[in-house]
Formats: sequence, structure tokens, C-alpha cells
Amino acid sequence: SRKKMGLLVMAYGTPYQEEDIERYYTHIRHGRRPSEELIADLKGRYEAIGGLSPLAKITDAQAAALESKLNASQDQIEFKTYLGLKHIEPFIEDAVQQMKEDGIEEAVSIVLAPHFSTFSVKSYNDRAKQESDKINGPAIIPVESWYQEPKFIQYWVDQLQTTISKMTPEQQEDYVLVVSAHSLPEKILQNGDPYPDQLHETAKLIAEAANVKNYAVGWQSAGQTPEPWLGPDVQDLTRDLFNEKGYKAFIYIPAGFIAEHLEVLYDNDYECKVVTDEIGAAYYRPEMPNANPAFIDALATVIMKRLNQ
Ligand code: FEC
Repeated sequence: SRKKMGLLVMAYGTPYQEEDIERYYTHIRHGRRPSEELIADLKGRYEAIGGLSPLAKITDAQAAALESKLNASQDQIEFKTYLGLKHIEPFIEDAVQQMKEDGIEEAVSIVLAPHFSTFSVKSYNDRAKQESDKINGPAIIPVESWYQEPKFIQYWVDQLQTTISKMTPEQQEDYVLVVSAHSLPEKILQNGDPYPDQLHETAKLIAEAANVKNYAVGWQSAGQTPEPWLGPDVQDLTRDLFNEKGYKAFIYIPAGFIAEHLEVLYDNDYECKVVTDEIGAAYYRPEMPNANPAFIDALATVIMKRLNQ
């Protein structure tokens, strides 16, 4: 019979209803309640993408598809999914407690974000481990980063080719690819955080495999705090690239994200498009991985490679 193993899928989380926005935002800010102005601003952005984010549904679909794929692709282990979110229930700690209640003794964990940062993946993994240590829960084998998985890179190469095939011949001759991730405070660099290098490597892997001549790396969605954040911001980068080279089209791959959510639907599809409209260039944003089977296959491959290490 198959060995039972927990599959701890960790993701950011999103408000389930409008009333959740304030407490969700407060949680993101480590318990500091945002001002009325900040709350109104965030509500306005959710309204602009249709009221709420599709992220909750996409995360659920990704987790379910990953479990099915893993259980269908081998016959040694029976995986059972536990969803643990960073900023709303079910929290990471809830998922670890549930595994313990269900008698799970061993689990593999993955964060639904490709790049490692002390601010992102490390904080998810630390919370899972701390909770498990506290309650004498399952041993957890964490995936630290998975941006290098060839099937993941191939996902973007295929999407890029689909996008390019939709462009006019003039745009095909004269476009630039902008690869981005969520900005983080520059202070992460003091401790040698690998996050920026991992994004640069992702961009290079995609551009080389897809034969893209012109590409640039940028940062998006920076927080509203006075400290310096990693740049260049994608909007400024778009203007600078246009001023230098006059590109006719911009293709955005927000490679630090894997779902269509607020940061993509607003920060790319609205904010970057404001700039491309202003300079008179075409805006393209390939489809996000969501629960695309090719992407789920990439994640399943990452999990099996980790367990076979
Ligand atoms: O509801 C949705 O569809 C949006 C989900 C969402 C994702 C996401 C991903 C990342 N974040 C990361 C870091 C930060 C830092 C701050 C910060 C702030 C916000 C706010 C919202 C929000 N984030 Fe987020 N992020 C998402 C949503 N994030 C809403 C608050 C309003 C705003 O600033 O827009 C700054 C905190 C502070 O103010 O001090 C830092 C990172 C990722 C990608 C990795 C991951 O998914 O874990 C890093 C999705």
C-alpha cells in the first residue's frame, strides 16, 4: 500500500469578501492597522479588478490539480493536500495543526512563488516549521525555490511564443520583454538575499530559450513605505526603455507570480498599460500559469525531485 504523505501548499491568500480587506491588510502590515486612506486605496484597486481577487479560487484549483497529478504520476506515495495561507485563514499554522490531527507524520511543502527570499519563502517555511516543532507535528521537507525547473521555464517560453504570434510584423521586429517580480525593501541585500539574482536568472533562461533579443528585468508593486525598495519599477522602466529604443511593443511576464491576482490584474494590466498607452506602444501580458496542466506538471516534477534528493 502507498505511504501517506502531507502536501503542504502555501500561498499568499486574499480577502474572501469586502469585509475581510481591512484585517487582511492589517495582517500584511504585521498587525499595524492601515490608515483609512490606505484602506480606501486598496478597496479601490480591488473594485477596479471586479470587486475581489480571483486568487482564492485559483490557489484552490492549483492545490487540487497538484494533488491529483502527483497521485496519478506514481504509486509509492499517497499525497494529501493541506492549504496554508500567509495572510488569511486557513493560515499556515492551521494547516500544520490539521496534518497533526489527521495523523500525518511526514509532509513535503511548496510555496506558490518561484523565487526564494527571506521576506517570502523563508517566512512561509519558518512559520510551518515553528508550528510543527511547537505541537510535535509532522516532519516537513521544504522546497526552497523552483524557478529553475525546466518545465516552468518552458511554460513561459510557450506563452511567449503564443503572444508573439498575435503581434503585427512591425511589433514582432521591435518588441521588448519585461520580466518582473514583487519588489522588496532594499535592505534584504545586506544579508545576501538571492531573490534579485534568481529573478535575473529566470529572465535569462526564458529569453535565451525563446530567442528573445531584447529583455529587461524590473520590479513591481512596491510597498507604501519611506524606505528604498528594489528598482527599477516596471512603470519607470517602461518609459526609460521607450525613450532609449522606441520599442513598438512591450511584453510583460510577471515571473515572480503564478496566478492572475491583484498585483498582475492591476499593477500590470492597468498601471503598466497606462504607460504603454501614453507612449503609444502595444501592451501584451501572456496568460498566467494558474492551473494550466503544463504548469501543474512543472510543480509536480519539482516535488518529486525534492523527495528523490
Ligand atoms: O488579493 C490579491 O489578489 C493580491 C494578493 C497578493 C499577492 C502578493 C504577493 C507578494 N507580496 C509580497 C510582498 C509584500 C510586501 C508588502 C506587500 C503588500 C501587499 C498589500 C496587498 C498585497 N501585498 Fe504582497 N501580495 C498581494 C497583496 N506585499 C493587498 C498591501 C497593499 C499594497 O501595498 O498594495 C508591503 C507590506 C508593508 O506595507 O509593509 C513586502 C511578495 C509577494 C510574492 C511572493 C508571494 O506570493 O509570497 C514578496 C499574491
